[in-house]
Amino acid sequence: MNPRDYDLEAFWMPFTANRQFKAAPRVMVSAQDMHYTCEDGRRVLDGTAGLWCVNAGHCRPKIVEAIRRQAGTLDYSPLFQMGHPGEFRAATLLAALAPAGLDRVFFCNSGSEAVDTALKIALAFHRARGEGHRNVMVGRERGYHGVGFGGISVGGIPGNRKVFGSLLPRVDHLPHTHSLADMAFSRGQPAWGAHLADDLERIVALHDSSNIAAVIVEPVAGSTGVVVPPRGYLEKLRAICDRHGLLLVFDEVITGFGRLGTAFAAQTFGVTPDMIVFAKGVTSGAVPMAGVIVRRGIHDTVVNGGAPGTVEFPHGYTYSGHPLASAAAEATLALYHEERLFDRARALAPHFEQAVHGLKGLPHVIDIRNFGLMAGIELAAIPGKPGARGHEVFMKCYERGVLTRVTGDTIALSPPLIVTEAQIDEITGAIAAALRETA
Ligand code: PXG
Repeated sequence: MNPRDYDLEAFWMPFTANRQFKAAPRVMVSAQDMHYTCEDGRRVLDGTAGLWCVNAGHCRPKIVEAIRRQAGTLDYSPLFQMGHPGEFRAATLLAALAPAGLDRVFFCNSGSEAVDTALKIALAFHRARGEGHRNVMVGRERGYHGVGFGGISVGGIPGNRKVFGSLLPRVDHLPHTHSLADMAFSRGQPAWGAHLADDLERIVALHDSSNIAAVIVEPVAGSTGVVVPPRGYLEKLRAICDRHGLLLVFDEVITGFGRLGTAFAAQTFGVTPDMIVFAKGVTSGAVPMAGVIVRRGIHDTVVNGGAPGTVEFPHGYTYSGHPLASAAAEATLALYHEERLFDRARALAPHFEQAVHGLKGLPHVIDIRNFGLMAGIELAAIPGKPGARGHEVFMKCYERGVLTRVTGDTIALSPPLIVTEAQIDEITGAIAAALRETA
C-alpha cells in the first residue's frame, strides 16, 4: 500500500464509528460503473449504489462530461433573485417525471434540507389558506428523514434523537409497519398490516384534524432496514389524509429514480402524495442535489397569496439549483431515459427477489424483505451486542470484494440499476459465504 499523504485524525467522519474505522481504514480512490477501486488496489462491487444514490452507476461519461462542461462555463451564479438556464431545465424534467399534478420543484442540496423544506411548505400552505393553526407534523416510527431538526423530529430512530434535546414541538408518530411474527420472509408487499394506517385516525382525534399540517412517510423505509408497506397501507393513509385535509408527503430520497422500477414509488404503488422529497439518484450521487416536487395548487396558494414584489416563501439555500448540480441532474435524467434504467430495474426485480430469498435458511437469517432493487436481510442480533453480527458480515463481504450496507443487524442491498444478474448473484453469493463463516 502507498504511504498515506494525509492524516486520518483531522476528519470527523459522519455516521461512522470513527475509532473503529481509523484503526482499519477502508479508503476508496476511484470508481467506474459497478465497481470501486480501493487504496490497496482491490476492486469492490457496489451492492448499495454508494449510499443508495448512484443509480446510474459510477463515473458515467455523459454525466462526468456535463459536470465538466458546466464547471468551465458557469461555475456559479446567484440563485436568489437571479437564475440560470440549467435549474429551469432540471425542474422541467423532474416535473415531467413526477405523477400528474405535481409539477413545481424547489431545489435543496441534501435530503435533510429537502425534508425540512417540505415541512415548511406545508406550514406556509396552511397559513396562506387561513389555517395557520395546522402545525402538528406526523411522522412514523423507524422513519428516517435526515438529520435536520425537522427531520429528526418527524423521524423515528431513537438513537438519532436522544441526545439532541427538545426537537420540534407538536409532532406525533404512526407505528412502524414491521412485524416479524406476521410478515417474516414476505416477498414484495406483505399481506398483513394495512390496518396500521388506521392509527392515523387516532392521532387525528387526539390533536384534532384542524391542527394537523402533514403526514410524512418513506413509501418503503430504507435506513431502518427496508420495510415494505403492507398491501393497502399507503392507500389508507391517502384516504385518511384526504378526509381530514392533511397533506401527505412521500420522502422518496431512496425510493426515487427507478429504485422500485418507476420514477417514483408513488407511481409503483399508485398512490399520489401532495409532495415528493427527492435527493440522491437525481444526480446519481455525482453532485449533491435534492428538492421537493409540489402539487401545483400548493405552490399557487403560497406564491399567489403574497403581495406582488414580495418574497412569497422566505426559504432557500445559497446552492439551491447550483449550476453543477443542475447540469448533473439533466445528464443523469437523460441517461435514465436513454438506457431505460427504470424499466431495467423493474425487469431485474424478480431475479433479485429470487437471489435474496435464496439466503433463507442460512445461519442467523430471521427475515428477508424486498421490493424492486431494494432488499433487507435481517440477522438475529448477538444478545447484548446489537449490530455486531451485522458488522461482521459487512466486513466479510467487503473482504470478498462486495460492498453491502448494514443498519443494525440488517444487511441492506440497493445496487445501481445497471447491475447484471450475474453481479446480483455475486452479491448474494458473498453474503451467503460470509454468513456461513459467521459465528
Ligand atoms: N430521507 C431519507 C428517506 C433518506 O434515506 C435522507 C432523507 C437525508 O438525506 P441526506 O442527503 O441529508 O443524507 C435520507 C438519507 C443508510 C443511509 O445507509 C441512508 C441515508 C443516508 C446515508 C446512509 O441507511 N439516507
